[in-house]
Amino acid sequence: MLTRRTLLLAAGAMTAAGAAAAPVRRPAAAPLGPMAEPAPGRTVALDLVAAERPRSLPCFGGRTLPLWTFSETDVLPVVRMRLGDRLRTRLVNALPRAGEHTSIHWHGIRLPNAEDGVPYLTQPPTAVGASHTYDFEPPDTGSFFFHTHCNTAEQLGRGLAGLLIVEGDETEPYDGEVVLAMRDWRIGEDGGFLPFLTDRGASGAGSFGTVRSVNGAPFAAATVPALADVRLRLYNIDASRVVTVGIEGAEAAVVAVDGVAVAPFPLAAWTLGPAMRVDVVVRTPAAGGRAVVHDLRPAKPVVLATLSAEGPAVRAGAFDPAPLRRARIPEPDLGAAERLPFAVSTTATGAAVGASLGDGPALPGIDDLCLSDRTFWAINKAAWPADGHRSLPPPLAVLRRGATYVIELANTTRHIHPIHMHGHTVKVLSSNERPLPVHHADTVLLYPKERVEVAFVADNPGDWMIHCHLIEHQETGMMGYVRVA
Ligand SMILES: [Cu+2]
Repeated sequence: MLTRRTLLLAAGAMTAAGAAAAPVRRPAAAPLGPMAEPAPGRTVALDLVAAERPRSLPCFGGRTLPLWTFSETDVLPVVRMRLGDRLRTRLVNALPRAGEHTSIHWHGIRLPNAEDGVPYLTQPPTAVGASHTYDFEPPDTGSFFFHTHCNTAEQLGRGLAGLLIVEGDETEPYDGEVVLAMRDWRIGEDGGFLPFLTDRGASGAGSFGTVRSVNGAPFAAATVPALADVRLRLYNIDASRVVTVGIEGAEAAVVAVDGVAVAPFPLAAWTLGPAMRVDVVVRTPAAGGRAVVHDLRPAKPVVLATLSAEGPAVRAGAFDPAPLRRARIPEPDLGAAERLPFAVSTTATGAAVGASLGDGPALPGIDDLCLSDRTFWAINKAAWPADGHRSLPPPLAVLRRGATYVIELANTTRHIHPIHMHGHTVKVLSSNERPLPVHHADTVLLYPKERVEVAFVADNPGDWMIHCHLIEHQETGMMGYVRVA
């Protein structure tokens, strides 16, 4: 019988990080391709209409659910552009419920603050019947995505998300590409949606879906060229579930984390918290063979995708995947870094937390849609929903533009937290619990009681959210912001 243990043994030694550190064959002196410089671009026009659209996905077992989506044609739209292109998006809010305002956050993109899509902090929320235009040039290649940033448990839970792929990072073209987007759906016995935010889930590990899906199906079945180097873009866009990706039946190497190139290293298993992505290159089997992508986290591994090889062999040599191009992310100056301790914790009652906060600017018109009335979590003992949500809390820290900061993320809780930072991509330096390969990330998984250090140059002015991407934790307090001035 296929078990988690046999798969892990087959995959080789696995650390708690899910990363094997041994390099693949390319010389360490040239681990990445030349830095990606943008070519003169074009403007990509994107029209997104957030609306209720009843749909039946293959994973729904014949049921039709009242999804909320951005697109008439695709439940999960995939936007592709090249580095150097501008993205001009017109969002129309046609959601069916009065007061259901929305916005779009472009997850992982180092964009200007005004385009970041956080209601009240960076833009007024887009009311039902209103529209909003986002206009920016992504500075980096990679596998990104977008989602709303208010009442996210429900809006994302009903479907509002899309993928954003910025191309131009391949030094040698791979032989194929497969995009795998994983998420759950919370469907009840009666065929309707279950509550998206529950006290039990929000105060614990999250409210999991009852139905898992990959690209809207129970699992993805892709046909790939035989003996070829095929790129997999793996996305965890679920609100709660943590997934550990492993591949059986093919050699595989990690080439990017959260869209940012890493020196390729063999994939044994890689853990993706909510909102995290990994790009993997696999050498596909000979024609007629099959490789299987699993989630190794459950006791019994779950099939995420099958890759069936067919056609003439593409490559003959040993597996030696081409590296991606280095990103244009400024290198932190660790010698001059200022340290910021950020502890994530459970908290006392909301009232006690509100009383602990200072005065923020009054925000006329702010409402309760973005936040639960429950407060279970905090960052540095401050929970986000301050005094009835009518004012912003003060920033967790004010950062000097251009200076390097090392954030010491400390998890004092018994739960896992994927901590997401807006506007910057951080370099993950170390964990007190597990070896980590050198890599960049916009979302960093914190295991229970773990401490992780990340560094970045605060080069992007504005107010930037830092929050747990386990959405129910975010909406019950584990959210704050830093100001780069
Ligand atoms: Cu969390």
